[in-house]
Amino acid sequence: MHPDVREILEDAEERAESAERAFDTVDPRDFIGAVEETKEAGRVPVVAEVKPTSPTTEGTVALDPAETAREMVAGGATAVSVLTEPRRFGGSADALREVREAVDVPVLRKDFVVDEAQIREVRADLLLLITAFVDDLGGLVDEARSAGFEPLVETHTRDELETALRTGARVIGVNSRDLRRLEVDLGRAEELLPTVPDDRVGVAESGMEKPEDVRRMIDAGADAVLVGTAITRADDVREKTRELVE
Ligand code: IGP
Repeated sequence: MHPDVREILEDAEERAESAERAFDTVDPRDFIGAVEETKEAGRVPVVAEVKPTSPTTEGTVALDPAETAREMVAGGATAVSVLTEPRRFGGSADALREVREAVDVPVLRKDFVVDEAQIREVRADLLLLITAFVDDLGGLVDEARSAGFEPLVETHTRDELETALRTGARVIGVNSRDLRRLEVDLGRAEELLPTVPDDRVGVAESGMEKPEDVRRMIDAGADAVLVGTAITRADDVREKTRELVE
């Protein structure tokens, strides 16, 4: 495993131990409905990600999370994803809270959740769960639901996809980045997306830069795409989002 990833997971375990279970209850925003509406309007459902940095990008973007999210939504994003992992992705629970107040679309919490204790740290509408990194995926899916989240279960291999489907998760992510080695191959999502059943929402994640990349994922059967770096780092966040949505 990539040393950065090992460190991120060790950190996550520690954070789980000291997690505060503060929780502001709010009405959940319906992601699946929002995806359907965007598709019916003939546009691409884009989940735009506020991603200040990552182990594979250079430097950290100084950004105002709320302002960035507003630009994403102005450009037509169907949902916003916010990193809350602090050490390697420059995220925070506060950034997520600010974003959720600033926009009215569904918000995804992007983190390395390895333990139930992390789930109630901060309210969002969707919660990422990474199949490769959790022992009791079914347990976390149930726990996420009972805390009012729609779980987005991320996969990268055929086996992981089968595991994810067995939990009954309705939103399935197919990540083109191998999180163990941090390499991107859009061919991976292209291969797995057609095997996501029609009654689930398939989300292609990572590595898309241009409208052609997005088109490739939609053609492979993605219902939505999740784009971080290309949007966060664009000179004009609104314009870049619009380019991928249309
Ligand atoms: C976004 P990109 O290549 O557009 O910046 O990727 C998103 O898919 C990526 O940030 C991501 C991620 C994750 C981050 C996918 N799965 C799990 C942290 C944890």
